[in-house]
Amino acid sequence: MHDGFKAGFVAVVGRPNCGKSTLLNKLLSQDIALVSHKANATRKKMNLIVPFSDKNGRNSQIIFVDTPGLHRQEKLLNQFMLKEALKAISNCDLCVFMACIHDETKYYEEFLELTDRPHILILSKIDTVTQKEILKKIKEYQKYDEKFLSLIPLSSQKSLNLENFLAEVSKHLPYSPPFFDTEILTDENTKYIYKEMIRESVFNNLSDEIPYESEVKIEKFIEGENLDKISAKIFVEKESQKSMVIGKNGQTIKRIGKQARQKMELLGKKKIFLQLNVFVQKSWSKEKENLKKFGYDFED
Ligand SMILES: Nc1nc2c(ncn2[C@@H]2O[C@H](COP(=O)(O)OP(=O)(O)OP(=O)(O)O)[C@@H](O)[C@H]2O)c(=O)[nH]1
Ligand SMILES: [Mg+2]
Repeated sequence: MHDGFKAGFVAVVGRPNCGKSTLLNKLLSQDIALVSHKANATRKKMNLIVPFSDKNGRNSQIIFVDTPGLHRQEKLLNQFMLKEALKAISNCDLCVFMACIHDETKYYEEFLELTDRPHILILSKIDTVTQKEILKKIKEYQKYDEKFLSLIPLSSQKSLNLENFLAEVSKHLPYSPPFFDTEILTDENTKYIYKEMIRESVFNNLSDEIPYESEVKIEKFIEGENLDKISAKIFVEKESQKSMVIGKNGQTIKRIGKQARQKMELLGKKKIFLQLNVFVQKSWSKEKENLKKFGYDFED
């Protein structure tokens, strides 16, 4: 017997940069997942927990699984990322495939070739197009209407259709008691979220290949009541990248630190002391053993 409560895991997948992490942050009303205007920002899957109450007062706990974008790249780190997304698909109760409103339908076809899991199809970033263009795109997807449970156009930035989306997800969840404490937003620890905030700042302050060839490790994390003290290392692959991260007179690393610190303070609701240092570790992203040291373990 159940008391009407629903809970389940919902994998959110789609091409890089279509807005998966942005949507989940928006639904949490909190910036936890890393967001970047550059593609391939998310590297590991992450549970983000959204409580939902439908119009009849029925409650659910939706555990969204943010995933790295589905893409084909030969690099080892990218292979790990793809594996993460595939794992999330095979372990979920329900899938959400996110297509950007600008995307061609062929990417959805590729998803259909990948899995036959029940899924909701969403069209993201509808704030960037006209109503007419939205309708045109919906029509293009209508030929697959036997494949998806429902098709929902939405915008995270303009908060369009988000409640409808949650109601639809909750409709398809199984009856189950909650998996997690109803207060928590994620089962990841603060240290991991802070690490991702530094990585986000690296992504958003540096160009070319540097964001893709860099990684962050928190070396010291001293939690206090009013102040957290953090010392972190940014790893890059080449000497030239190290000087770019530091920047002229240390300007770039200062900016990276400041932006990350501001996000941490917002989340932790306390002061943060953040110390950053840059190191070169050749081929950190090109060998399985090195990747494992940074938490990207193929065996997990
Ligand atoms: N205009 C507009 N931009 C959006 C919207 N949602 C996300 N974006 C932007 O799209 C970019 C990518 O967002 P992310 O949330 O990092 O995308 P992602 O799908 O998680 O990307 P990966 O982790 O690389 O797979 C960012 O610059 C966001 O600000 C939206 O609703 N409208
Ligand atoms: Mg992401």
